[in-house]
Amino acid sequence: MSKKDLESWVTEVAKLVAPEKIHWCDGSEEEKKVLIAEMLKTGDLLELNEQTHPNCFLHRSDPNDVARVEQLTFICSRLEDDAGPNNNWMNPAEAHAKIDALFERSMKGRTMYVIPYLMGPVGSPYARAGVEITDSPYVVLNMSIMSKIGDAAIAIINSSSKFVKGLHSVGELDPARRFIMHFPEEQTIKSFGSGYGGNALLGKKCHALRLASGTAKQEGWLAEHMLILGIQPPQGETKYIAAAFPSACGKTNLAMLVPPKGFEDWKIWTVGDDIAWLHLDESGQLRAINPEAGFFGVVPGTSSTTNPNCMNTLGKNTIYTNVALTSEQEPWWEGHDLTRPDTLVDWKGNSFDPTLGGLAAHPNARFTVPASQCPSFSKEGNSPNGVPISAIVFGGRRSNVTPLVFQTYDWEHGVFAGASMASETTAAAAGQVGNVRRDPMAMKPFCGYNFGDYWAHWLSFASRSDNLPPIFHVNWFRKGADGKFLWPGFGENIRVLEWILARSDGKAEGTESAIGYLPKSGELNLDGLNLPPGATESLLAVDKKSWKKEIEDIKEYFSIFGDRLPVALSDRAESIKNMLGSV
Ligand code: OXD
Ligand code: MN
Repeated sequence: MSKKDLESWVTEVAKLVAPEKIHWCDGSEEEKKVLIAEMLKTGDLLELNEQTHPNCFLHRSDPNDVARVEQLTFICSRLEDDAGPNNNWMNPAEAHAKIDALFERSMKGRTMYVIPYLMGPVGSPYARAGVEITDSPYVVLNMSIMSKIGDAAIAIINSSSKFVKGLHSVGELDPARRFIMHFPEEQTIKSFGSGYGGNALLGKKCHALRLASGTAKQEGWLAEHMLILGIQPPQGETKYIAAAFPSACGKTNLAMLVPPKGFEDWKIWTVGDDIAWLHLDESGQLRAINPEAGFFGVVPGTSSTTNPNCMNTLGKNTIYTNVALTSEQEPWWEGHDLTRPDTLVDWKGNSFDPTLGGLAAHPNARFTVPASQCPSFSKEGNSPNGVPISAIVFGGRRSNVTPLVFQTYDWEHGVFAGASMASETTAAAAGQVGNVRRDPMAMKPFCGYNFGDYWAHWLSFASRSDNLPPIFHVNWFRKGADGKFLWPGFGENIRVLEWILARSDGKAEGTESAIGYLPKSGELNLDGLNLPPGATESLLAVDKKSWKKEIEDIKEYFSIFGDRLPVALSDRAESIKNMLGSV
């Protein structure tokens, strides 16, 4: 593949979608200015208060187009089994025919933007290029924050043999004519009918997770739904952690954690808040890069209490999507520091009437902002070789069963803990609240191939390095008998990270249990927390009866994967069950 191949693909696409004109994006400031001016004219963007929010804009999406659409997302591998029971599958020929029929002349009267983009630090051997063709200027603007558009990408396309092809059109934004299709064998994405983030910014979930996860398997690395943070103790060396959590479990908050009282001399450095690409270096050390250049985060609930670093990241050069608007032309959302102003325009552009009981901002309202604006952004955040990972953390939202933290016994056990990860559904998602849903490695919506093969790939790392980081599991959401959270969470999570690093440094002993090492009494620094009596014991309790049921549930879930399930994982379920003994 070369620039010439790129040009002939663009010509071929143009024939199909019949645009009025074609614009090759270079990522320049001038280009952005022109795009913004056009979008202000069409009403695609609204300018926010220039004094308080310089270079910030509000975009209102179609009310039918406000979230990722898992039910319309397909992996179109040749063999259905390669997509696995964790994905919707469609035969590639059928999928192309179906979606190409939608693309036919879909850009008539519109500009077709060609966006060459780079995921990962410039000059990094781990960075990858893609090209997204889209008819949405909003997508161009977002991609210019989330990736590096222009020369850096073109250089890779010219010099390497690979780039990901992404074709996107907003179409008529009709949910009945919407598909997000991935063709792993062709390194191609086709997305039609949605302008929303994960469906439309093809560099993010579609490329950096669904396609990259498959490429990573073939090439011996990992593409994961993980934040990356550095933690620097007083006068100490910065150590890096990669952590996977499902949606609504506080990934962005953890990535930007502000050390609380008692930890003032500690520092947390943000490398990434959503995606990590992990490679083994020559010494067998696992290293991570964040392929993204920006944050595309959920706005509601963000405040100076929950995430002060995030609040200080926003406020300039930010695109807000589906937030409410004050009469001062400032963005507002539920959970904002400022109480709700009396006069407000809601995310749909209507005057907000609180007596009707709705929300002013959409619960999935988003900010798009350059990562470099974050006050805690790591100076290693753009390091071509990435950062060395000292610990991997998996986590879910469980009101019971799972303790605050445990360390798995070895890599294989860690893969088991990731593969059996579960989280309770929240009010933010459709369906019943509090249902436990398995979300292995937080990759349920994002793994582009059969989970059975994915776990086998994870397991294979054990034979490639004897220097792999230890794997931990955390749960900030355990509740007491009174239904209240036992753990304060947010900044106080640093106490758990401190134990994790102490374990990975061999400086804490831990105590053995059937499910892994738990903090030994006194090892978790709880100074100044004033937890109620018995709370620590409840937070760390491993109830054998609930765990036996948990293991049965995990075995049932694993059985869906038939003979693609690595034996090591079913064996591990059995051995944990035996260790739990008879209750
Ligand atoms: C995201 C998601 O947008 O996980 O990051 O849905
Ligand atoms: Mn995510």
